[in-house]
Amino acid sequence: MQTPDYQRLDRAHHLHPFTDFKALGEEGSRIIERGEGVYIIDSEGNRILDGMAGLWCVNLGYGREELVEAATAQMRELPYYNNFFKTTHPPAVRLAETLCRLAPPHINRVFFTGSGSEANDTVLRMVRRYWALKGQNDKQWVIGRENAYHGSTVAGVSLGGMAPMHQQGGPLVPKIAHVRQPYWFQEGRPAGHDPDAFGRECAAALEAKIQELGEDRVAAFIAEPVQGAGGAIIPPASYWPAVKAVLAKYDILLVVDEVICGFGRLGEWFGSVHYGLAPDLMPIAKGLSSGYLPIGGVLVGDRVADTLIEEGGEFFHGFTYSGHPTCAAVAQRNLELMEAEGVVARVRDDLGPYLARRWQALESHPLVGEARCLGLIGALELIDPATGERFDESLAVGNLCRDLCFASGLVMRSVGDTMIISPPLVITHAEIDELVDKARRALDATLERLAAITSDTHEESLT
Ligand code: PXG
Repeated sequence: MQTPDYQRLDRAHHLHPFTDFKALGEEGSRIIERGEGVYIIDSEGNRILDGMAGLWCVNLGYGREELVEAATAQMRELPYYNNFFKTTHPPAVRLAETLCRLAPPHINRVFFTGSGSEANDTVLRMVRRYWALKGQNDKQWVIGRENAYHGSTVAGVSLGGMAPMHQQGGPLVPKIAHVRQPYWFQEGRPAGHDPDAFGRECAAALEAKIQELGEDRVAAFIAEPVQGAGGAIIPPASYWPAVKAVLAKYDILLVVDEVICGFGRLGEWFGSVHYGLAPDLMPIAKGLSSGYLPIGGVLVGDRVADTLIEEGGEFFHGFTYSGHPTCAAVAQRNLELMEAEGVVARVRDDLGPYLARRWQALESHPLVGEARCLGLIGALELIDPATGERFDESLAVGNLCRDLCFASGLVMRSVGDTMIISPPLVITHAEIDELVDKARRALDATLERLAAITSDTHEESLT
């Protein structure tokens, strides 16, 4: 089959995630056929640097034979068995032990799921169950943040704070509230606040919400260490310490969603370690298996786990694929390779600082209002050079820049007019150079296109 054949069948039968079905049908999909290291190769033979590690997950890069072998060996031995009815299997047990060894010391249990969304559904049921077991039946509210992403299942959407998602397919799960996000460029800067004051304001908003709902009605606060899908939003330095101080005043569980930040993205095994947080629960997925097979879970701190174990009886919750042996074997091998190759420390000590130097230089580009990064996650905020402010949304400048990136051989995502990267953690210095050079060229091309559009409009208005 050739590209047009795939596109025809895709258009006829395949509903893509997060997609305007009709618009894609008219345009036709790009067909990705292969991956090697940090590159993907499409059906036209184009070799594209994958600046997003798939969807924030291919941490060890493409084409790792060791992971293929781990899957093959496990499928020969035992492709599937469940963990229900008093049974388990070696891959699930080994992975549980490895995860708890890598997690902060107060976390010694894991509940497996098939994805990050299922992990957050599990979180919601667990925190409410925890408080019910503690006899605090009113503690049911969960506070999340605007523009957070916690998944696409009903609980995932409800915990997340994506307004366009909330508008579809509701009603949402009751008793979930949202507070403002620590997005300085978007919300603090236009109001003239300095980043640290803004970070403290956001923490104060959390405290105000707790007081409004009542401490004895709030079960948990959930947040990503760095918001991923929302726009690679790195909070001001003051934010997490201030949030920690707020939470310390009230008896509320902390859930840190590590689906993106876990497994080395921020230069530590978990984003919580980078920010010095001690979460009660940590949903995980994505980088756990470098995306080679679907697997997620919830790392459960002793406070919650001990209660569920000692006081809970049966927890009526679980998935057919909880701890799937083949997925678990691949995740186990993935973590072993990350340890053996020192991937996490290299992100912290070498690749992260190297990317930061190269990335920061893009701030001199006239289209860039801010270039930020931490570990191997980064963002560029696009602004109109004429005004120093955001472009009109209708121009869809971020999408234009994303398409030009693709054309120049780089996957860089757009969230509105924020450009995002999250490359595989095995990227080299030379590949970082290539990524930044291609990003700069795409910015130049975007600027040229915008100039053409504006001069067209100018001519039209003269005639
Ligand atoms: N939590 C976080 C922080 C995530 O980023 C999920 C939970 C849900 O995981 P699953 O495995 O159910 O997809 C995610 C997923 C995007 C994008 O547009 C990001 C995700 C998923 C889809 C699109 O950046 N993150």
